[in-house]
Amino acid sequence: MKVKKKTFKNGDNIDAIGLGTWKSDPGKVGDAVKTALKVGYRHIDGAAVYGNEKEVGSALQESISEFDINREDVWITSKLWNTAHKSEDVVPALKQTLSDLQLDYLDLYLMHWPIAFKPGLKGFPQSDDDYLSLDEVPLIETWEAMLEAKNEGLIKHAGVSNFSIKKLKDLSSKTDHAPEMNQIELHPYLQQNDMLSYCNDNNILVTAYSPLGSSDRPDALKADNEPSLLENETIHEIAEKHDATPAQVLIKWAVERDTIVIPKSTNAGRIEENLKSAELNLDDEDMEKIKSLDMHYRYLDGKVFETESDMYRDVFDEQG
Ligand code: NDP
Ligand code: 1BO
Repeated sequence: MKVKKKTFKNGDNIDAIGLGTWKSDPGKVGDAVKTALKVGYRHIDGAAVYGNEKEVGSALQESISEFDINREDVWITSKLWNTAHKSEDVVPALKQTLSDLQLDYLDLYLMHWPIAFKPGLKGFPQSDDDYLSLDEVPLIETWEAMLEAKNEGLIKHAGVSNFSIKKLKDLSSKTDHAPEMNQIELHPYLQQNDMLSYCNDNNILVTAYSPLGSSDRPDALKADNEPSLLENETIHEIAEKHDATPAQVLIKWAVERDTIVIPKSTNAGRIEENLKSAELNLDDEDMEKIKSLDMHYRYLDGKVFETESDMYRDVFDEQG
């Protein structure tokens, strides 16, 4: 399967379709990673907070030997969790991820959110006390520690996630090494046109998360009656026209817009189906129809970090 690639400033290539691993349960995520690598994925997206990096690491090592894959040919992304934003906590958190994944370097390390929790916090904040403010631990402090990890050869590329244009501009103004990637929620209901033009103009690659609508999120993170992307009528019509599936249309749409996309699945058939979207050709009429679906709807909203004063509300408000 020929999967489109996107290129970093230094010439490194990343496959535009990767496997997401958030909510991929222990006992299932390893098989998902092995299936993905067997059918041709060469890009896995993970994070420390997903709680499954050990199993991902074992599956990766097994696949490398069983399927005769070189480590250098697989792109591995992980993310720094919000509890490790202080300068002295960044490299130890990264080293834990490397040890869990049984790797000596990551291809890409992202600051997961522009939000800092108190070091050691388990789970999600229950009160304002569980946070550190950005005055206490500025984003540039975390970013510089990530760059130091890059200098040490622990990561090949550094980027961010869930950053607004405002936050990207602010961080970039304070460093000679701006983020190389912003990973954000992006799908036909949240098309992020301004972000795409800003990133395009500033040499920042964009990864689209929750491209299928993230329907397996825990109920606590869901709104009542949220719209379903996979059941959208227009997406179904386009899928039928091409003898494809709705998921394939959603994934190909993201790739056509020059973003990288990381659908999650632990189902072997769907993992392969999602990669096979690479064979689908969407035409201008399809792209126009999907364009009209934008409703600025965010599945993963501020609820996830809500406490009394909602002190990080701007993270969501600024992103529109
Ligand atoms: P997705 O939009 O990828 O949706 C996942 C859901 O879609 C699961 O229920 C999955 O079920 C189902 N699914 C997968 N393929 C198909 C298919 N072909 N047909 C029908 N249903 C399908 O949700 P995520 O929120 O998981 O986003 C993808 C990835 O992005 C994450 O796993 C994570 O790696 C990353 N992410 C990053 C965030 C960040 O803050 N940086 C936030 C959110 C996500 P099943 O597994 O049973 O197939
Ligand atoms: C808070 C959820 C993070 C998923 O990447």
